Amino acid sequence: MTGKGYSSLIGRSFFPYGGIRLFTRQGPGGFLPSQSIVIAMETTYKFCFGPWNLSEGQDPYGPPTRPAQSFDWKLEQLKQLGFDAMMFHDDDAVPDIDSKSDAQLKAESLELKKKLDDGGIAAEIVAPRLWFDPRTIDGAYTSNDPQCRKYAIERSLRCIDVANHLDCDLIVLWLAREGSYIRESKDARKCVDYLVEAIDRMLAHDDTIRIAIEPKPHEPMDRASIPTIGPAIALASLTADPRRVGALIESAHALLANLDPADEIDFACSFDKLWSIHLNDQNGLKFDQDKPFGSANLRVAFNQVRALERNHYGSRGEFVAFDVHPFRPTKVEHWTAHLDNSRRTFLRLLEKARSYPEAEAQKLIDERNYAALDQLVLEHLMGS
Ligand code: GLO
Ligand code: MG
Repeated sequence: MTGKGYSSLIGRSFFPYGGIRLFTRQGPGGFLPSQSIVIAMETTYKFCFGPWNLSEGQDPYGPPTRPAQSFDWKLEQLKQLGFDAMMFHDDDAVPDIDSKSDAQLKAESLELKKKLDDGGIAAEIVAPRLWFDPRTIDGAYTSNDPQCRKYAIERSLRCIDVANHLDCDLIVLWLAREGSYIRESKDARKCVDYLVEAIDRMLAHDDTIRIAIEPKPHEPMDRASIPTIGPAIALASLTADPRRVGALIESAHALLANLDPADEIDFACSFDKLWSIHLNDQNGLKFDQDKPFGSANLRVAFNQVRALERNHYGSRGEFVAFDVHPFRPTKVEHWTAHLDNSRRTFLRLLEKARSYPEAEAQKLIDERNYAALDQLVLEHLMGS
């Protein structure tokens, strides 16, 4: 955007994410913000994961390969690894939540909150786990059965209550069973209305809560109602308070849609909607693998870090979450390595993003020399 020779520095304004954006003259027509001259303060990232990321190794073809551990053990691992926050499903926070009274829900949530406070750990998100109960077999908010839809909404309102007790204002909706196994089983037009109705009920339940939709194109469904970030943001616009409905991007989910997660990040950030992120990796179009960040494609991971950096992700307190799982053969003594490794890779790639030779790259872009640009990226990633 800074046209060679005729761009001149004429002013500056506060950039909404804590840095300063400089403006340049763009031809005779007026002033445009420069994309290439942004002096932003470097973000210090904060990290989190969920109890489910210390999983026991079961898959559809075989049983656990590691013994079950208590929640307290998992919290202890998180603290020892030096992570800043934990993600929760509503029933990670209050086990067996459907059988608990409101008073029990409050007491157990507050007990958990104390444990978190004692360890200096924040609750990043709470997500209603709407995919286990028999009432969500045919979908939760979009079930064909009105009683089941009612259950899904009521459960979500209780999830918000848990979040309130944990002093957390972000609810994540991974819409696991909203979609279809066969196209003719659901009216996709009605499903949009059902989703809006459910979200509106949540927004009305608490006027401080924010909702982040986590799209995924398939699995467990054949086709998901909200497959990618564009539909998530479009759905937000239909709700009663679009300002409080945003998105969470998971790398593997974007890859399963055959998209580049970095493009999804930039798209969401263009709408100011990226409120959480699940970094991980995925080796091609197969089952959801939740590999360690960067494990399958370091360059795609690098571009995600660059996208987070240029959008100043984290500067308003957002966390970087790793939704990763140990490989099934992992031994007990290596149980947390995938989390530590994901963060190590993130931080190494952050150094790479911050030391990327921007001017040299821009020159190659101006010359349309993409072969050289391609090699520049590879050489930069490989190091000298
Ligand atoms: C599965 C999802 C899942 C969610 C989690 C939070 O594919 O990524 O792990 O992120 O349940 O809602
Ligand atoms: Mg996820």
